This record gives sequence, structure tokens and C-alpha cells, in this order.
Amino acid sequence: MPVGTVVYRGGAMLTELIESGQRAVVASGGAGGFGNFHFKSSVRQTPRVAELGEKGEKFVAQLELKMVADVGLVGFPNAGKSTFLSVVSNARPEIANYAFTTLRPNLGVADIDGESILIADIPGLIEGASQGKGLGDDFLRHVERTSVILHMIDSMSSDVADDYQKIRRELAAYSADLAAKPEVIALTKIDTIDDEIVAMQIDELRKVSDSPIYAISSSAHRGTKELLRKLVAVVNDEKARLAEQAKVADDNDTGRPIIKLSQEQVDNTWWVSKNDDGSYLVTGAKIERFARRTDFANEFGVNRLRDILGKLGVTSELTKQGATGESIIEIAGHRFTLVEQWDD
Ligand SMILES: Nc1nc2c(ncn2[C@@H]2O[C@H](COP(=O)(O)OP(=O)(O)OP(=O)(O)O)[C@@H](O)[C@H]2O)c(=O)[nH]1
Ligand SMILES: [Mg+2]
Repeated sequence: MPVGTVVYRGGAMLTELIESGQRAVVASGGAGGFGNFHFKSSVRQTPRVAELGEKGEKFVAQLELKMVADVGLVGFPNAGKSTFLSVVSNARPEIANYAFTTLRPNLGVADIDGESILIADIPGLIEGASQGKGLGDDFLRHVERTSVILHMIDSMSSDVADDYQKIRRELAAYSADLAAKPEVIALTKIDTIDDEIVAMQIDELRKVSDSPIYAISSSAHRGTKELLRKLVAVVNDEKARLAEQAKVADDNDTGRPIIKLSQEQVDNTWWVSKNDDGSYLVTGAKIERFARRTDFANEFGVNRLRDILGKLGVTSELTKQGATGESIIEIAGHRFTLVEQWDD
């Protein structure tokens, strides 16, 4: 699976592949059962009992690919995101003078002063994207994994501060994590606008944001290098901050005593409850494992399970809860009587 793959089962995330070469077991194979030979003893020379192997796990998993980039480009359609990527990187995305030119995310590597950053260009967002308008907010999941957001605003717009705030609202509606990422603002296409107007627009943006602001023209290659340098610096800072945060979390882990049950204790725990039909339900990792390995077609196998129930103390709890020899016991979907029944 490629880096950036996230594996889900139902809604729960099972694993996330972050590093190249990383491996993860998502579904485990079943444990083998003991064969007849295992049950051989001095009194039981030809044991007729054998365990079934457990089945391996089988379920439908959802795989999602999130691009892992340093910088994610966000902004309205036609803001000049793809043009910027094409000018500063090796990527050759489609560029056109209409909204929604980019339909799929593009990745590009930008080099500056001997450093490289990976930039993800995603389709443009519009107001209401978080409710599915336009191409929706689906592509923002790619930006979720980037360290830094480059928020691109078209200087040809009549209200740059309003543009900025509309996109910020969509980011916040998508996730608090996304909204909290470090951001750099780029006012684009400044070759088309008078410098005084650009200066005014920067002032307007300063009123609504504390993020650093760069005025650029991708076509005229103005301000793009300075912007890239800033991005490299912010990406490096953010990576250092995240690494420090992870280290602190690790230190806290070892420093604080955590009392929890051992895996063995958790496994050995069992519960008895009464089903509506009067049968008794026994649950617990270990006992269910035994039940799954039992060959219920074989009375010897079932008797062995009954022995185990006795040894674990389950039988006395069942009796305490009113079970008799004929009571039906249910474990891991298998039903049998508490005591072996003999035909007359
Ligand atoms: N004059 C000028 N035009 C630009 C500049 N950057 C982009 N454009 C033009 O703006 C239009 C939109 O550019 P794109 O890069 O496709 O915009 P986008 O943000 O990727 O758009 P979507 O993919 O639809 O979200 C194109 O016609 C570009 O040629 C610039 O610096 N100067
Ligand atoms: Mg584009």
C-alpha cells in the first residue's frame, strides 16, 4: 500500500501508513487448533478429541489515500493555484481561465536554496463546499495531512478580505485541525493590478488575518521565490514543533504510572447473562476462543469445553444464576447444554 493510505473498518481507523516501507497487519490469520496428539496422556492413548483451527479474520476494509505533502493550496476556483504550482515545481497541471479547471489533486516538488517541499494543488473551494457545493470539501482531506496551508486569493477580486473569510469558514467547517494549521496568504496575479491597489488589499487582509501575506505574480515570476522561502521556513518550523510535541507525549507516557489490566487478565475475564429465551450467554475473549475451536459435532470436544467452563468457574456462576443440567448455554454463537444429555 502506498504512503498516505489510511485503512478503516466501519468508521474506525485501523492504521495509517506514514513512512515508506511501513507494514501493518490489518486482519490476522486464525490460530491453529491442537491436534489429537496434544490430548494424548497415559490414560488416553488414542484421544478422540481435536481442536478446530480458528478462522482468520475476514471483513470489508475501506482504504483511503491521503496525499502527504508539506503545503496544501486552497482558495476559490480560478485563484491561480495550479499556475503557481506549475511555475514553482516540476508539476504540469491543467490551467485555464474558468472555475474548476482542476478536478483532481496535483502534486509538485518545489526546490529553493537546496531545499525541497512537496506542494499539493487541490480543486477550488466555494462557499458551502463543506455542505457539498461545487466539488465539495472532499479534497480537503489531502490538505489535512499537510503541515502548512497556502491560502491563495485573486487580487482581481472585488473584496479580498471577504474571499479570505469565506474560505476560512469552509476550512473551519471541515475540521478544527485544518483551521488550526499554520497558514501563509498569497495575493495572486498582481501583474494585472496597480501596486497601490495591491497595497490596499494587503491592508484589508491584515485586518482579518495575522498570517503572513505575500503578493505574487506567477506569470511574471514576481514574489514567487520569496513566497517559497517563507513556505520552507514555516514547514520546517511546523515539523520541528510536531516532532517536539510527539517527544513530549512520549515522555509523558513513560513518566506517568498507568494501572491497567494485563492482556492476559483481560483475556481471561468472562461474563454470564441470561438471554430472553431462557438460555445463558457466556462471553469473554478466552472462553469464546475455546468455543470457536471446539468441534461441536464431537461429544468429546463439547465435554472438554464443559470441563473448561468448570475450571474457569463459569459453571458455578451459571448454577448460581439458575442454570440446570439441561439449560442451553450459548458461547460465540454455539449452543449446547450445560451437562451432556443422554438419549433414553
Ligand atoms: N495575469 C495572470 N494570470 C494568472 C496568474 N496566475 C494564474 N493566472 C490565470 O488565472 C486563470 C486561473 O488559473 P489556474 O491556475 O487554473 O487557477 P486555479 O486556482 O488552479 O483554478 P481551479 O483549478 O479552477 O481551482 C488562468 O487563466 C491563469 O492563466 C498570474 O500570476 N497572472
Ligand atoms: Mg487548478
